[in-house]
Amino acid sequence: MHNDTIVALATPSGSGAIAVIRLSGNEAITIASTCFKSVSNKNLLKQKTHTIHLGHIVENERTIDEVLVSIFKDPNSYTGENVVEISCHGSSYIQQEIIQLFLRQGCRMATAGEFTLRAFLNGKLDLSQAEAVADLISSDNEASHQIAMQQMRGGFSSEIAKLREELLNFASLIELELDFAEEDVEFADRTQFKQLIERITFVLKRLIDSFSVGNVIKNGIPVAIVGEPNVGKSTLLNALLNEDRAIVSEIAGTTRDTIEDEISIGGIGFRFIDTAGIRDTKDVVESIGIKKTFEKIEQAQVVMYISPLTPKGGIAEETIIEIEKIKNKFPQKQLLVILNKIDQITATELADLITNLKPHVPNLIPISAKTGFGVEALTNKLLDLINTGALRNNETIVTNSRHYDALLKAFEEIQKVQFGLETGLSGDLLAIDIRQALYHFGEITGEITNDDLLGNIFANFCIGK
Ligand SMILES: Nc1nc2c(ncn2[C@@H]2O[C@H](COP(=O)(O)OP(=O)(O)OP(=O)(O)O)[C@@H](O)[C@H]2O)c(=O)[nH]1
Ligand SMILES: [Mg+2]
Repeated sequence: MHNDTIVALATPSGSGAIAVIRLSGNEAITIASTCFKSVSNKNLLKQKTHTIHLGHIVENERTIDEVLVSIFKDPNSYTGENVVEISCHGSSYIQQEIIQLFLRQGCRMATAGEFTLRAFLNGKLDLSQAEAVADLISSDNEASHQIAMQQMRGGFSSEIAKLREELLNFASLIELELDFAEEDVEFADRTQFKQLIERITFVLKRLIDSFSVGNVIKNGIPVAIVGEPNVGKSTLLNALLNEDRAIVSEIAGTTRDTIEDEISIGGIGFRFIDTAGIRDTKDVVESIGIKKTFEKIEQAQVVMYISPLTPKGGIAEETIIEIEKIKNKFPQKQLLVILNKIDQITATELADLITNLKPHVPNLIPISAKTGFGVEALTNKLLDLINTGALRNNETIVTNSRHYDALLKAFEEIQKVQFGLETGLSGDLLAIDIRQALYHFGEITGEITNDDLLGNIFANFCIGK
């Protein structure tokens, strides 16, 4: 049942200049009007939708705050119900007093995501759009924001919904044929049907492929910082993040566990992973850390190998061998070789070094993590590496693993349908596979739901959204 009136703070808890308290439900305007005294003696119940009113929240003779009340009437609101938004002064005390007052007046405290859940149940948003609302709220860089925005506008679900409808049409026709089985008629044009299946296959493939890009954009591109102990990996992590995140010391083997943090560079989220320096060691804990380093390289998309300088200011033969080893072991990773601590050598020495190394290490990046020299060139290089072509084209990208899962299952079923069509499978069996595919399409947009699924999705929202 969702016909009770719910209330929650829509802005973050704590104090601020202004806070917004939200009510939604049949009685929202009625309840608000019992606690609100307009400065111009207006009756809230008689006001039009989408209007704002200045007045006071009062309980008996006591004035709690001067506020602005916005009214949205069913069905023209976020939830599709009557909605009232009260902008009050942002002290925690005032927020709590007003919310308590509404609870006494018959509202119920909203659960996490309940406003958006109601919007979904009232047909204001489909499920993938509702999920995009949560992504939008948590998006903290340009790329993830852009994807969430596009999904919220329905880019991807409208495509799925359209294909689902066409498929549904064919399913009905084929099922109709079954009713006339004796007459051996064909209502569903098999050629057109084959074409539709091909189109669906194409779209599904594209969406499924986009997931790897989408996931990376949502969670940040993983970049592992690796190298021997003491070369300055942790110093570089700190320089990239612009904060003292990792402990730095002149003792080799300082970092034993991996340290990760995310930052947005040029609108793209990067997750930098500082690792334990690679060396042969008898120390048990350090060995575990080094094992973890290799696991992190596996997971990373970009590997930054920090090359040590020899005491003479050159690069040792072993280092070049080590670089080759990493290249061969992880051929599919983007490898950046970084020459750190160049503040310890002269410009001429550096120039010589780069010339000598060119044949072995074509794109060597000289930096000083300590002074910050070259760090910007390094981040520019990172941006160059990342192919954001998919994003720039404004193509639909799937970021949600629930959608990904449903798309994979739908794809599997569609392949069965395709196979059935090619091998002349009987209509009744074909219909079963089509229904299965339809089911998975419906899972994405929310035509097919169950309480567990909804509970799971909306539990991840904040209260008040
Ligand atoms: N001169 C100079 N010293 C640096 C630079 N980067 C790091 N260092 C110093 O090198 C030492 C080791 O730095 P760390 O960042 O702890 O090195 P690490 O690679 O994380 O070492 P482990 O965690 O032990 O593997 C510290 O004393 C740093 O101050 C640099 O660019 N120039
Ligand atoms: Mg370290």
